[in-house]
Amino acid sequence: MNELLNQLSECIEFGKINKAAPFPPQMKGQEGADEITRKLLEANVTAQEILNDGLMPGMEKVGIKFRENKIFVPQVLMSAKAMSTAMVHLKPYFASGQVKQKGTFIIGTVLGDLHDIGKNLVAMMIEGNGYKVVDLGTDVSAEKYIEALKENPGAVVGLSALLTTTMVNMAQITQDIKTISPNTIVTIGGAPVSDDFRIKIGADNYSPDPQGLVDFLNAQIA
Ligand code: B12
Repeated sequence: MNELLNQLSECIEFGKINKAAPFPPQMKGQEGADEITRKLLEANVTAQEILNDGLMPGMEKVGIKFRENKIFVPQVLMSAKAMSTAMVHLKPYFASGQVKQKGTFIIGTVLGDLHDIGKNLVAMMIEGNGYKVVDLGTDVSAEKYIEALKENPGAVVGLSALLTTTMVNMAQITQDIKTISPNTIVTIGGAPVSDDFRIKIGADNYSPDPQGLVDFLNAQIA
């Protein structure tokens, strides 16, 4: 069974969605995340094992290679697609509580900002590392973040901004969350923001890339 889990991990690492998918060329004709996840479940491997020993190790490699500029956005998107294909089979086990996740992460792109490619990459990477992700989408107001926090007490909140003009909204949203819930951890990211900006607005963490956030979240629960 370890062999199948290793194969699944490789499918995530290299973005092999299913047998019919032509990408990546070196895996053409081989089974992908879709078929292998189904086979594992049929062989009574638990969803928890599939997550921990197949999906997470693959996604971890993706995060590290992306951080080191060894792969780029299109490859990460293929890995994310392979992962979400596997996740479709595991979702019922998550919903029934059979799979223990590390924690909950709420993410959204802040009010006024419609850019979501980076935010989606972050969401997939966090999910692939074993967290429940609540994705609020784009153009998200403080009220929506706070509502999601009430539904998911103890969750970490992630804010994304791509426009310099929406950085001010990121500051306001951080302040509003901290006023209502001072212990909530707020983490920020996006091209125009920096660690200096994080300090200025009173957020808890800034990461330039998804892997930095994975490391930060894992350190919180260690
Ligand atoms: C694609 C794009 C668009 C698409 C967005 C599609 C979509 N679904 O997202 C469209 C065409 C809709 C668009 C619209 C606009 N855009 Co635009 N867009 C871009 C572009 C080309 C790429 C952004 C992107 O996706 N990058 C790839 C992702 C993977 O990178 P990323 O978002 O930075 O995310 C990474 C990190 O930042 C980090 N990260 C991101 N979020 C988070 C969150 C957390 C918690 C963490 C830890 C990390 C993290 O992790 C990601 C992976 O490493 C950039 C230019 C550029 N090259 O960056 C301009 C850019 C961002 N856009 C710009 C502008 C001006 C606009 C418009 C105002 C244009 C207009 N006049 O209408 C509108 C604004 C619409 C709105 N209200 O939001 C400017 C912003 C300038 C500025 N300084 O503010 C840029 C920089 C282009 C430019 N050079 O002028 N845009």
